Amino acid sequence: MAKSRYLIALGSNVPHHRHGSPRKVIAAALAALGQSDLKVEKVSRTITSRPIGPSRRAYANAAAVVRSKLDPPELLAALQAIERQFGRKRRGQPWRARVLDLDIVLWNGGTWVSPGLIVPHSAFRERLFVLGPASKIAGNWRDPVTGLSLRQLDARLRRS
Ligand code: A4P
Ligand code: MG
Repeated sequence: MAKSRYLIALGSNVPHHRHGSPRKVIAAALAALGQSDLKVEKVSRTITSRPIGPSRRAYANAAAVVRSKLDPPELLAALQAIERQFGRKRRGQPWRARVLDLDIVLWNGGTWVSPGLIVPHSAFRERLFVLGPASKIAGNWRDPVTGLSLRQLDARLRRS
């Protein structure tokens, strides 16, 4: 049943009126993932990271490995439903400050391209705030595009 495994990146840089700080938003989002159509297998620590892009607020970031019977577009819809549950509004420019951002980074089925969805996530190889937490919970998982493991991608970016 739970045929696919995914690596998900979580990010927050705006407090939530009920859950509180971005770190607490990440904790609540992980709990929400566990209550949806998927099984959370591994969760990283939550780190604080400097913002990349226009928003000036620090982010809380984490990664999770989940198992699910959903295919990638179905999973994206489920993640977007959770983002909405946390009050994320999808108007305005991308990269704005946000209460909760859930991205699909990797899928054990390899690559996926359809309207509105590219897996592996197109920018994750350049992002320490994804590779740091992800390499600690799934260091041997190989990126199907470069053939490098998360541990190798993380080490490569830290050297550059
Ligand atoms: N989309 C395509 N592929 C995917 C995928 N693999 N996973 C589409 C999730 N979504 C995917 O995303 C825009 C569209 O990407 C979605 O409608 C979906 O169909 P979004 O979440 O609406 O907008 P966004 O998050 O603002 O844009 P984007 O490009 O996802 O930005 P990122 O890459 O998420 O970057 N700095 C730190 N320190 N930590 C952060 O977490 N995050 C961002 C946002 C910028 N700077 C950051 C952080
Ligand atoms: Mg996103």
